[in-house]
Amino acid sequence: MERLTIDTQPIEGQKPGTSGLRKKTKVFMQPHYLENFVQSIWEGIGGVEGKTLVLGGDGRYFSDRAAQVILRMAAASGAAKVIVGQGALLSTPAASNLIRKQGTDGGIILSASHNPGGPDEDFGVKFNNPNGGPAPEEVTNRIFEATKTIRKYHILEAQDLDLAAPGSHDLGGMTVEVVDPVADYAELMEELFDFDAIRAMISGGFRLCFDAMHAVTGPYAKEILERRLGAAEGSVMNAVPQPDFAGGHPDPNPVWAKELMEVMHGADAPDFGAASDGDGDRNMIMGPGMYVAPSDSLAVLAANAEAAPAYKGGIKGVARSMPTSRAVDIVAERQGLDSFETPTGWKFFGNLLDDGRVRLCGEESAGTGSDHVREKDGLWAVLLWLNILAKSGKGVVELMQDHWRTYGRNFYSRHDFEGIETERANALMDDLRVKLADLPGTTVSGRAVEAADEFSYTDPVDGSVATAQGIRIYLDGGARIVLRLSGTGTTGATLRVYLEDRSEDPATFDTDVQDALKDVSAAAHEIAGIEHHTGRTEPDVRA
Ligand code: VG1
Ligand code: CO
Repeated sequence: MERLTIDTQPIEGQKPGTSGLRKKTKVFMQPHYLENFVQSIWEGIGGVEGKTLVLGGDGRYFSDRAAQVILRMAAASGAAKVIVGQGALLSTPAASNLIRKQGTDGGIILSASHNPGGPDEDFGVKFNNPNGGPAPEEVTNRIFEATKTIRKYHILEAQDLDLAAPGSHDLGGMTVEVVDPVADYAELMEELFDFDAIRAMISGGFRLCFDAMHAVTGPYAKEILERRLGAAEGSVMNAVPQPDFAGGHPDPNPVWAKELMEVMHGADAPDFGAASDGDGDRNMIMGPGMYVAPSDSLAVLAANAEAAPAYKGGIKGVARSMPTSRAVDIVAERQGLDSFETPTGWKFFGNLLDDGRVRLCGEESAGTGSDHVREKDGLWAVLLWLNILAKSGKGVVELMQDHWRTYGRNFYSRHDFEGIETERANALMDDLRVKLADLPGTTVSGRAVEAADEFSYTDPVDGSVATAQGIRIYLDGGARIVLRLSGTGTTGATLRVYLEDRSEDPATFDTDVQDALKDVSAAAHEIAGIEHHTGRTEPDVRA
């Protein structure tokens, strides 16, 4: 096998965003595009010589090709070993687990998460550190710098390896070990949760429905929920991963998880419904006729985590991304837990978890997780919910209502305005920045502005600083508006407007969320001039 050194030129725009580099698949398929980025990863992590890496992803279109290229490039640069999920499949949390469990030097995850897949849709590449978590900004900055100066990359000339079956291969002196993507992960889940209690609940007649959305969690959910926990066959739907997710958006929210919504709002709804995203790190939780907002889910999990064996001794602290509602802060305050507010993106939780300051974290975008891995974890959240339900004997609806009665309710919704011209979106944020200092003391749509700022975060563990992480506007009565631009999109800009209002009056708890947030939404439109800047009056998605 010959080791080739290929001449190349820097390609613009290879800057990793909230979660790795995401582009249209066709962009990734351009000559040298993937290779440039992968060589820059090697550069950014100080080379791969003698190192062991994990490789896998959500199985989207182009993953099989990309995996072969990455293996040949790792071999050409002297890596000792790459552990690959069978069929190049690994959910993001399972990849994180393998990286940690095998003590490897990190891993590469091929995914664009909840974005659609296919030749005309999205692809993505992300590097995770030896702790199993997404590379922090210090590393992604080095990778980006390398993409700007790259002149050569190294690749082995070799035949494709057979990744379809478990086993060991030699690739120019590097070992490629193909492993069952599910086994280690399922074992970890058995260690964390009381499977006996969940099994007993299910055999007692508790019914559930899990929508894998034709994405990577299908085989995981089949093994864990149906085989190990005894849920009826067919409880997991859309369970076979497909390269284009059957043409859908594998995004677990009320808009895209329509099939699950219909089941859970149907006459014969099961007791519990859930869905996960393309790469298995997000979760959506439902009870019969009820959608549980991710921010509420985080608060409920924090309040009840001790039901699971893994969290019996307490969870010490919790962290949430800044736009996530403050429902979990109230739980932390009442239970004497430390709480942290971090920028959007899982990479900012890594140090807090590594340092033992928090055990649970979450984001409003349907991400929840703990210190068992260093990624958010969809099936983990499902299992923690099931464990809590099994121990408490309550249903989802009852548990949620009890929670609100105890802690009050934080009404919450995110409004997304998609496909805005980048300059117009930037102009909206720039104008807002200029206005911030003058907002406190004014009244907008009947609500008094108490404070306003742009969020900067200083990591309490290593002192690193992240600036310009979104604008926060605090209104009277515990309401808040947050505005930021998405860092995961592949076309134009997406403006995210996060709305929150608080009530402690049980008579209001059943109010429709959008109705409850009407005046906060009106205030957001007025303050940010959304129509003026974007021409839009209505969002594309209300999550
Ligand atoms: C979005 C979410 C963020 C999440 C990120 C990656 O980022 O808002 O909370 O961590 O996606 O999730 P942004 O920058 O578009 O708002 V996933 O499931 O794509 O790995
Ligand atoms: Co995801």
